[in-house]
Amino acid sequence: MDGIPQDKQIGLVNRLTQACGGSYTSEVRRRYFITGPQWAASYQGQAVFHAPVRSPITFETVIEEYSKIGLGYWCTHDTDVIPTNDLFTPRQEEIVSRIKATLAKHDMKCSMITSETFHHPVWAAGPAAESPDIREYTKRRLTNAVAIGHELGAQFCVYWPGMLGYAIQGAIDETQTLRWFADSLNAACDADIEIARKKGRPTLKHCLEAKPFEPQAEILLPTSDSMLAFISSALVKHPEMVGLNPEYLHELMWGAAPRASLARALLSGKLFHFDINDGYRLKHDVDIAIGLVNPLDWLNVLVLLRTHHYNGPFNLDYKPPRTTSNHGVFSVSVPTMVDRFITLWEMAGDVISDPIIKEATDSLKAGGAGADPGDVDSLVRANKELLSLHELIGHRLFQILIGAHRGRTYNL
Ligand code: 3MF
Ligand code: MG
Ligand code: MG
Repeated sequence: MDGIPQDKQIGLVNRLTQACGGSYTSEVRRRYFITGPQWAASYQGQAVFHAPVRSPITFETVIEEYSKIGLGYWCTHDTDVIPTNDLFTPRQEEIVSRIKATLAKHDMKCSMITSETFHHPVWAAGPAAESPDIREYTKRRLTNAVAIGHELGAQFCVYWPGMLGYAIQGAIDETQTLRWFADSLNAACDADIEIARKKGRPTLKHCLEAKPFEPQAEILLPTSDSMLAFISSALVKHPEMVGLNPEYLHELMWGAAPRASLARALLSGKLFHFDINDGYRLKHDVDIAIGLVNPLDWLNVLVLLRTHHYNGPFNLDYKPPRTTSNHGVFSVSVPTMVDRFITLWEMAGDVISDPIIKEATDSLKAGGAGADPGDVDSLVRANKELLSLHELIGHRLFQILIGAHRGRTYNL
């Protein structure tokens, strides 16, 4: 093949994306509670070892492009859209009203707002630093984000305390730092109650998001489970307002089974919000789009969430790879990821209604007949053949994943 001229490359990418088929219409995509973050699409590909590869884009472009693709919801960090020095000034109000107008123009809603507490130099020692003035600033930032959330009609507010910890051991007192972090969260909830009352709106759902490492070296609330314990400790003043925003990859990063983490959150009634993406176990936070690494696991995650009627947002917290261009973000990255999510969601429905899986799981739950619970050998004998159904269920899930349950065959 000859080299592809630069002016033919976008055409080629578009043609091959189309040739893949299987894309849903924007009307179908809008039926799902999928939320698109400002920071995901505007991420320029920069990191510790990397210079940016994409040019900056504004919220106007992100909102317009998300809407064309068929996303109904957008979310943002405060400083993704309002420069840090413009916060708390008339410039903030002006930007917020421009966001409102842009959302309305493109028939999109703001689902969630989050305060950036990890990037700016003010967070060098984290949001619960020793300096009372910095902690005062943290409270102002969080309550300001809550106010912006209400102004934009959001239902959720997320907190990712990725700088809550230390690099130098012994330099901070962990218990004190956690108390200070709770103080800021409590201030945000108090402010929320007040603003909600004035505006006649429900209070926001405040969602804590754990990540086991990166960017802080040691993190004080590294897992969703540690956050559940924190929420039910006496430190949190309004525990009923606070829940979780687990992220699929953040659970994998510490070697957990995301499905088990989600199950624990569901059982606690705290699965408020869910960041969806993919990646590798025990590695850094690569934020690859859903289904490109662990499609079988993702299918099972969605079976769990469908079975337990999770109805919160699915937030596309991914990072388009550095090989994807600005054009590719909206023509390949976002639509294909949304479509894989929808396909996996629908396949989860196939799993739930599959007669083979149903009969196999019902049989396992019925157990082997004729055992004597007082006789260990009879228990083993009674269930021995039945337990092969575990592996059969695994095979059936694989068949559903590749479409074999609908007759797809190879060299039969
Ligand atoms: C970092 C994250 C964050 C959070 C975001 C929302 C940049 O690994 O996942 O995304 O999701 O700060 O609070
Ligand atoms: Mg996240
Ligand atoms: Mg992540």
